[in-house]
Amino acid sequence: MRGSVLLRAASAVATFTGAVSATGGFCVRKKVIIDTDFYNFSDDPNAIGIANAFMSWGEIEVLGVISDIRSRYAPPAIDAINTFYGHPDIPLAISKPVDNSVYTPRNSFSAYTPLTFQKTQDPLYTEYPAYVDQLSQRFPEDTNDGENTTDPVTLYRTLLSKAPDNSVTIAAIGFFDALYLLVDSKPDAISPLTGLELIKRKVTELVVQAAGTGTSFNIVRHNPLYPTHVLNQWPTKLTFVPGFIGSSVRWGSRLTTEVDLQKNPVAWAFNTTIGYNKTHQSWDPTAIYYAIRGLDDVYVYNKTGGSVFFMPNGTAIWRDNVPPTAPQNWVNLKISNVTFAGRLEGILLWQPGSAISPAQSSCTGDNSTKPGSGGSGYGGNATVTGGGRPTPTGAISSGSERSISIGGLTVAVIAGIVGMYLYT
Ligand SMILES: [Ca+2]
Ligand SMILES: [Ca+2]
Repeated sequence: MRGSVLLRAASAVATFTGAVSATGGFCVRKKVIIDTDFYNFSDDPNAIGIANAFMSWGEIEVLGVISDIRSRYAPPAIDAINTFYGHPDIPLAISKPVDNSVYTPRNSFSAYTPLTFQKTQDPLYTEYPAYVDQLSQRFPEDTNDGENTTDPVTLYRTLLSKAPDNSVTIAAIGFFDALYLLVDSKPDAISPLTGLELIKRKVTELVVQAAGTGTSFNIVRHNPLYPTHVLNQWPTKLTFVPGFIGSSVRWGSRLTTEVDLQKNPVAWAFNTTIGYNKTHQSWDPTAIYYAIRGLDDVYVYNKTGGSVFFMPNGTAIWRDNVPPTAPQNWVNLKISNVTFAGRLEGILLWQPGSAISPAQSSCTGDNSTKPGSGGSGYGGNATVTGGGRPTPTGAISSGSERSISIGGLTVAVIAGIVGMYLYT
């Protein structure tokens, strides 16, 4: 009885929402642009690896990756991860001129200088050895040099102008150099719209790995002028995934001990920067998870109203009595940090070409994956044949029910069953 209701409702709703995954995500290939400070810490490789896995499962489409650290080695390293997962052609961009930096030497950190790009990321991170150059030397990719990528504003404007209205999510897991330039960009041959107009028309949500109150690394460590300029006028939904979440979500020992470090670039980067059988906090992965799946069964929104304001020094103030032009909020964990850590690490334990576990996603795979590239990525050469897109296998099982909200309707998601029914 419940089953027939479920199937009828699923059939009706699926016509406009697509299938529902076991864990609450939709198999509608949500369009995501990643803006990263991919450089000398494994947080960004982990997040980009997670996004690639979700793309392989068919839950999202990564439209492009913007690198806001000017190391010439960053885009090839990102390409190496994308290629491993069978997505060698995801467009990449980095601001020019690029430099030869590979990591942050100890004692090189100098005081923040407004409007001057600072290579140094953070003195707290100087214990992590260089990996960004080695990643592209050890794993297949064909970008070779950041010089060979496009300009970030050009890529942003191109991707947004091509996308359907209200279809793009931007995951800001780094600094705001490119978004700063995008916001102020003028009409050009790509689009008759200004940057802000393009954002308003195309971007449904900006997800920021930072807090909606106080100070955060991504806001204050580089140049606060950029994020304050962007975030104080952001015209669409704006959601923060605060650092205290990532600080409590530690994992990594399974990634380095259970995965072949010579074949998997994400595991290799974690092992190189954090170490074998070690765990570490995970800020960017917690943010990219929200960017991909929304609240899912993981998060709740903290605020019932108000808006954020960033001071010139980058300090965020939440103004409860000032309504935003579009919804603004920050999230908190609804499930235990240990459970969430296991889920995030589990996503990276999945290897391209292997079956999609129904416990992780009941989407049916990435149709855009180049023939042969999905499985061969794990083999260390994404250009050879073999593999193909992953095929979901395993028995369908019923499980816990979770609720999500679609257009004001409350929908229950039965883990393991692609379907839904409506609560009254
Ligand atoms: Ca490539
Ligand atoms: Ca980052």
